[in-house]
Amino acid sequence: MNTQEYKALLKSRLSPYRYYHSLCVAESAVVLAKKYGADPEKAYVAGLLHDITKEADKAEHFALLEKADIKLSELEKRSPKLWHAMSGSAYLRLNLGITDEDILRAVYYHTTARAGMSALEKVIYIADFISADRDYDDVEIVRTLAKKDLEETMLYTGRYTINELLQKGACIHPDTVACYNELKLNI
Ligand code: DGI
Ligand code: FE
Ligand code: FE
Repeated sequence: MNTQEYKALLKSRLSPYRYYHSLCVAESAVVLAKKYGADPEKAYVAGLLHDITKEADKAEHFALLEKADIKLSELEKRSPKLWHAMSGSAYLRLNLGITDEDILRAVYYHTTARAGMSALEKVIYIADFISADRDYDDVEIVRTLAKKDLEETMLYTGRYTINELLQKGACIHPDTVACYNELKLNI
């Protein structure tokens, strides 16, 4: 499939707002990839497709996860916001024939992050935070940081996410905590 076909597919699966978000993340991902030594073409594809199952229903998420042999932990079963990252990666592998493990992991971990992320994985995680459509309190701080230092940006966004989740009383995925701790120990 080429880029135009990916876009047509996304348009059929996503609301106009979410489709626009996907285009914005793809563009931000290319900029970050060039700056931080990831492959810009992979960044564009992963950015474009990262939320491909964001508007799927529960049955579709679970069918994809089962088909891809992805077993959910108790915490993951009870955190619907996390499903689209895992099922999205499964969709890319099963339905689009994408075999590049770095792209597949970049989508899989774009919501939780994890310890030991590749440059591409970090690029997609941060692109999702700073894309042109984003508008939250700290977005300008994160955009400025992202122009300077990828690790510092990961630490800031990791802390921001954990704070938000704590305030909402949500569970924190162990990969999110592991990512934060790794950054904290290495910076
Ligand atoms: O899909 P997007 O809206 O573009 O962004 P995303 O994939 O980063 O999803 C953000 C949502 O995921 C937000 O509501 C917070 C939630 N989230 C992120 N990390 C965790 C999490 N939820 C839980 N329960 N645990 C996490 O570690
Ligand atoms: Fe997402
Ligand atoms: Fe997103």
